[in-house]
Amino acid sequence: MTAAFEQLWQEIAPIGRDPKGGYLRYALSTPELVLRDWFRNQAARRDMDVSEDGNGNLFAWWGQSWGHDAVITGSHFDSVPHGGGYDGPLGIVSAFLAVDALRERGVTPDKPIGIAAFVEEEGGRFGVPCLGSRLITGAITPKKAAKLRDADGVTFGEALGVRPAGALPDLMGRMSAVVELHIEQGRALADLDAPVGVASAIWPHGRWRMDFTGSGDHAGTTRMADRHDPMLTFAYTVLAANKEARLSGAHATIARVLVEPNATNAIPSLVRGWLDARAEDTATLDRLVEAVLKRAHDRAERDGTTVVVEPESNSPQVTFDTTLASRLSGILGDAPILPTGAGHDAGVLSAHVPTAMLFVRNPTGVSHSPAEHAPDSDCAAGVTALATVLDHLSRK
Ligand code: HGY
Ligand code: MN
Ligand code: MN
Ligand code: MN
Repeated sequence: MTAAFEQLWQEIAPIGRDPKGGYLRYALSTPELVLRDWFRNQAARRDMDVSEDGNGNLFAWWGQSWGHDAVITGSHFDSVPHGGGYDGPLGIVSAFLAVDALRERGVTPDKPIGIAAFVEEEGGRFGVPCLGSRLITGAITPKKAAKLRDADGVTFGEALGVRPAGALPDLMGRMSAVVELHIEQGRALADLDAPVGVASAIWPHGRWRMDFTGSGDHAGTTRMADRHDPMLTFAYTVLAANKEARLSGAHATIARVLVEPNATNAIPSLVRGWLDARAEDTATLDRLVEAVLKRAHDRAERDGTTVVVEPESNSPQVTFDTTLASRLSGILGDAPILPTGAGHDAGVLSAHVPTAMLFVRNPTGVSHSPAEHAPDSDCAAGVTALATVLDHLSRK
């Protein structure tokens, strides 16, 4: 299986790679469209029909397209800017190889198996993570999705080429189970010395847009006492978020920043940053966000600046079906069951259909970085585990 994985992986590894070795695969951008063509080609090679759901999600079918009791697997192609190559595509490549492995074993599933490529999972282009799966479940309306704009002002509807279809009720009603394979974004499996694990939960998390406004002015002639510098309030908020997260054992990041004017010799009038906050439970998350926003507002008062906060996306706590998780752990030789702080399409779908996730060991735990890597042997172990799980789930 390792050789089969290496060979297929090499087909996509160069697509969307940037000069520094990271990946720039924004949803519906040229590299991701090339990956979608690769997906259609893989399906054709396996006599699998391909369907699009009108929301930008692609599905390759073993058995009847959208037949009853469909078992959905797969993941996403899009990446964070200059991210790793495994986050997302590993779940799709592994799904095609798992189908091959089952066919080699002479398995004919009782239920249709659909391999999904969900659109805009990272929210890196249009700002809403898991956009494709949220459209499938109705968590976002097609009207709102169609209007989402990227940094160049292109809307999701324009990028898609059609108006998103939104939640097609029969799609959800047709699914009997979902299993998404994903590289682990952490070191738990490395520490447990296990190549594959089963997900127990996804931490609640969200994104808040924070606009810090002050008085733009000349950097050279404005006395310090006369300044209302939003960068100062912003910097203080970054430190406060870091401190509040450490105190509560949660995770807070402010990493995407827009400054206007963005000049060396001008005090900015606007600094926009996005808070990404996550915690093991909702109460801790709510306390963290409340504390950070209070510190930001208090500091703005002192600096004579203002802060406007806009919650942009909310991903509630996900607890995967525990019976299913322990059953899968059992058939995978007591694979560890572990939570994650990373969001996934499986998390969105789990509110509506029995859902599981398989994690593949990531020796360094690093993700959303060019350094993200999983050894071919562990990826092959992931394929074998996914084949076993699909075989199990697709039996009547
Ligand atoms: O950001 C996340 O949690 C995921 O990688 N999309
Ligand atoms: Mn990711
Ligand atoms: Mn992912
Ligand atoms: Mn001048």
